[in-house]
Amino acid sequence: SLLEETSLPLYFGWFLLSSVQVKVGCTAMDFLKTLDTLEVFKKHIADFTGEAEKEVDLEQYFETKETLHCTTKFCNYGKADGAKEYAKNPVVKKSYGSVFSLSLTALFVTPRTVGARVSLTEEQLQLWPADTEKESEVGIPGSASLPVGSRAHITLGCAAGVEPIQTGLDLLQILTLPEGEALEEMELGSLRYYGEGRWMLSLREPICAAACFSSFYG
Ligand code: ACK
Repeated sequence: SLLEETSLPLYFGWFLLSSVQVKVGCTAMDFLKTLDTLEVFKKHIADFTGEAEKEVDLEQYFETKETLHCTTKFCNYGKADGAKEYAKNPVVKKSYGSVFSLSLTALFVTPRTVGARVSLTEEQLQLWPADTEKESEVGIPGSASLPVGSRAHITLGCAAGVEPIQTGLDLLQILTLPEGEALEEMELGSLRYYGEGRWMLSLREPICAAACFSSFYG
């Protein structure tokens, strides 16, 4: 029916509680503030600016668009493949409105996006569509072989003109690359470089973020 078709959201996901949004947002900002002052980062500055020697203020470089969340299923109001099936899944219905504890285990930055990697528990993986990582295999070879849930992330910011869908793709791409050596021990953890402006900080202590499983209509 028309009602059923129009009642599907843009996406389902975990939405960080407001106090947690502030905490995670501040941690991300502190990380960016420190990253662009590091000599190892400056060595590869041309990845961001197109020119060596030019400076970049990462805090200004990225814009935040949406409330901080971890998308589970992009439904596009029912037009996306598998959207109706997802909305009907009993686990989805049962979990709707419940608060979960997400574990943020890494922060990553590319010239396009900045995000947090979310490491899902077995229970949380029940809300994760099994084919998510396979969908990106054409653009990101190797992503289909990554463990289910590898794409789980929170978009913390996008460069001008970049859409948030890019954050999960950037994360998948980093995860398909060989792990570089740790270039810097930061207060929050070890920083690795993956080439072409891709950086990942593995957090020494994962950030525990309370988030409500719900949906966004827009
Ligand atoms: O940061 P995100 O996970 O990336 O959260 C936003 C959210 O849906 C609303 O824009 C994500 N998104 C957009 N298009 C897609 C897509 N085709 N597949 C998966 N996620 C998407 C975006």
